[in-house]
Amino acid sequence: MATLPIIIAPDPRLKVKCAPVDNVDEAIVTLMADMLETMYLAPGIGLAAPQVGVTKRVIIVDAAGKDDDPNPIKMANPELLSVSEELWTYEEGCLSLPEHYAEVERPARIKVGYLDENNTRCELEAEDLLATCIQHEMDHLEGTLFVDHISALKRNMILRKLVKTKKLKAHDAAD
Ligand code: GNR
Ligand code: NI
Repeated sequence: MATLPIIIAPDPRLKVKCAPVDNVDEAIVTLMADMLETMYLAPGIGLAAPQVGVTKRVIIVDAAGKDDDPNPIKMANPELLSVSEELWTYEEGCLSLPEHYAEVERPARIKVGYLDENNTRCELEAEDLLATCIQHEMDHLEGTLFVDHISALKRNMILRKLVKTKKLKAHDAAD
């Protein structure tokens, strides 16, 4: 297992529509395990392959609470099979937009189809935080970030700050 560097926005690699996985083979199983280790280290509750530079339709989530047992879920080619009319709002963050948060409204309940790490077709119903997290990860596979769901004013403010932080970091590294 290995941890992988996480790409920080703005970056064109976060804007790509990812390609479906033909088959969950050993390379994809390894990628899923490395992504899970990367997410737990960060720490985060989800991660999408493009955040670690792989433009394939692979996501992982674990939205278990602090006092609950871990609940890692690994998905290839996730697809929304149904979404509730009822919406749910949550203050989202993203490991690719560190230290920035904004409220995003999404369907409260979803049914998702996917291939698991055994290449078996599965279905999962999720609500609230888990549903939000899965939708946030699926957005990454389309090159969409949570800031694409908020006003242009707030989005540009966050992206400008991230550019500034990147410049400061590059400058520090050169010292
Ligand atoms: O760690 C994360 N927390 C989070 C909080 C609210 C809504 C979505 C998320 S996902 C995020 C990790 C991440 O960036 N996944 O792509
Ligand atoms: Ni994210």
